[in-house]
Amino acid sequence: MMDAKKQAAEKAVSFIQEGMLIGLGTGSTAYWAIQALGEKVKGGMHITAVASSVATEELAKQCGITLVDFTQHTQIDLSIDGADEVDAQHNLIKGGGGALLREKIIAYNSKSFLVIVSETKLVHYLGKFPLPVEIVPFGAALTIKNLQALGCTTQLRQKEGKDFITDNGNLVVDCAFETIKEPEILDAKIRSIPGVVVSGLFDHNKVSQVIVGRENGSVSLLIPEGFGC
Ligand code: A5P
Repeated sequence: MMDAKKQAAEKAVSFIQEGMLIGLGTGSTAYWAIQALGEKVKGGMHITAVASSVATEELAKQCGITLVDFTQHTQIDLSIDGADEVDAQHNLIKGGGGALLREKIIAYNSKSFLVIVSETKLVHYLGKFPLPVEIVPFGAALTIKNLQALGCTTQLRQKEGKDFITDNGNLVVDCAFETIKEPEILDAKIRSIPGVVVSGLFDHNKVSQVIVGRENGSVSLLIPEGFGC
């Protein structure tokens, strides 16, 4: 059985060209992209990269990838990242790994944003995967109550018996909406709550390509209309 995530990741890395500034995602699918990019670097390719999390930063360094200070750059050529769900319009839920804020900054500032997933991540409507929302700790209980008023049940994310803290020093609330039919509208409502930093809803307009790895070893590049190809 082929590793679907690895197949998708390697396909995405094949689009990277000499001299590019690359945005590196976080998670088990992005892991394979970072490994494959490391191989290209070892083979003589010159690129620089921006990491979307401390974990990715460490992995990239181990793979010999040169990281830049993102405060100094205004444009990324291409970024590659996984997703927790991808709907038929290519809207995404991200943030299962808690790196949603930096991932969103990177994706929104990339000329090209390649999403790499196994076929199990494709859904008709988003929402089965609880939507991660990053919030500041100040007033957290009130912010969570305001999120619940949007029609979800919430879970303050925990790790090893403690509140999960993001790389930015914030909390993550996992919001179960079940079905999200209008992601842009929901994202706007969530962002209007004081205390919310960012939601894990990523707009399809920012997605250049969804690369899907399948267990039979095939890889599809999806067009926005649906999942038929
Ligand atoms: C990290 O915060 C996430 O957005 C990941 O990109 C997403 O959870 C997908 O992760 P996997 O590739 O591990 O499934």
